Amino acid sequence: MKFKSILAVSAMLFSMSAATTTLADTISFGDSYVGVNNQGVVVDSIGRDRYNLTGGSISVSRGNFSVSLGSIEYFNGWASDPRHFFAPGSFLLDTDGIGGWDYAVNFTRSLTDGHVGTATMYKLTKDAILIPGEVRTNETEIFLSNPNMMTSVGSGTYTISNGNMDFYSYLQDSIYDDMNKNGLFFQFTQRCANDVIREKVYPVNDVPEPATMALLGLGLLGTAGFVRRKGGSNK
Ligand SMILES: [Ca+2]
Ligand SMILES: [Ca+2]
Repeated sequence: MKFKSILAVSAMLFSMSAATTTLADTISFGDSYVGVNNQGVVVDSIGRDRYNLTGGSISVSRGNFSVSLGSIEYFNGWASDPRHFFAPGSFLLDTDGIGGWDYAVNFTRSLTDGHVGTATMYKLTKDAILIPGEVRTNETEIFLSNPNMMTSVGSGTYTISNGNMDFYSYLQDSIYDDMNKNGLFFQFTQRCANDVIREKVYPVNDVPEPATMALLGLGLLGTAGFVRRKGGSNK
């Protein structure tokens, strides 16, 4: 009877755990920060609302990595003028859960038709050069000043349309496994770094969920019972 009820509780707890968000879900995020001007003052624009990233979404599953970022004027301006001085930017990923950027996707200026380009994901070695943003120099930007210091782990296509930049890439299993184990902290930085988006998804190292704690509790109760029984037999 008692065993049956424990089984029932365990089944219920497992079904609760199944509702946990995984990286395969598309996770949307916003960004309320509107960027700064070249004196570091927070404004809606430099003249216009040109550098304000407004949010996006990310989805990661085995073999697939995709991210979408929104900024009507920034991305549209880039698409209409491939020489757009501050475009494009870089996507930085921290996948080992111990801080520091581990991978970078560099969006080059070479848009073939103004809307589609190829970007490469690099593994950053300790020698990789991370350069500051051109306006906000306290923010990290990166571009391939020395590609020999970075190892390509894949490349993908990005598309710019209607104020969005969508990037899709094949993802190596080892990188996916790291993300799944450690969570993913990421950042998109414009060349100017006037506006920066940072998000953390799938924080597996967070405080254990109630269901996990309850399972742990059941395990401890079982251990306590075993120890008591063992103690009794020694008397
Ligand atoms: Ca913003
Ligand atoms: Ca790291």
